Amino acid sequence: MKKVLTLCIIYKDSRVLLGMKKRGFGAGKWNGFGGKVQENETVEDAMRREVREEAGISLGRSEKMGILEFEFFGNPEILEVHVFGASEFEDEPVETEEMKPQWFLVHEIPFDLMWPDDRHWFPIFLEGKKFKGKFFFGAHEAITSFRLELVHSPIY
Ligand code: 6OG
Repeated sequence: MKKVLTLCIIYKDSRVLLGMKKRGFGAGKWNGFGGKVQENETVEDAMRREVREEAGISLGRSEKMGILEFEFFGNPEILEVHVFGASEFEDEPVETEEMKPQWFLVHEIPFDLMWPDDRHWFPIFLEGKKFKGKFFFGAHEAITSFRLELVHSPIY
């Protein structure tokens, strides 16, 4: 059983835009913007919709950077998260019911307050490289094992 989700990392100059998740899955963590892909939309459409809903901004060009799978011990549902990067957008990010946005310098990304997989793939993302990986989580949202590799061909 797979659930497809999106995650968009917006960057500008040497900063990335993260949101403090205020409710739901991952509440209390900084993360990119995203959510579940609905039945009647493409993954890219879902990513744009979620960014609009959660940060109040409309994206220009975006690029698919990676696909990550997450499996939680005891949960048969695997999350397939499509990671996008975008640096063109209109309007200023605003706080919404779901997220409180904040810009972080790339060397001040708060990994201790993020999902633990992020410290592994963010550096690859920031180098502009593409990746795919799978992370297994045990109790207390800790990683028990993972694999992560660079991808050189298109990742769809
Ligand atoms: P909603 O359920 O709120 O969307 N997401 C993860 N992001 C990172 N960095 N690491 C994880 O490791 C994640 N698991 C899920 C995908 C949830 C949002 O959280 C992301 C979505 O953007 C386990 O609709």
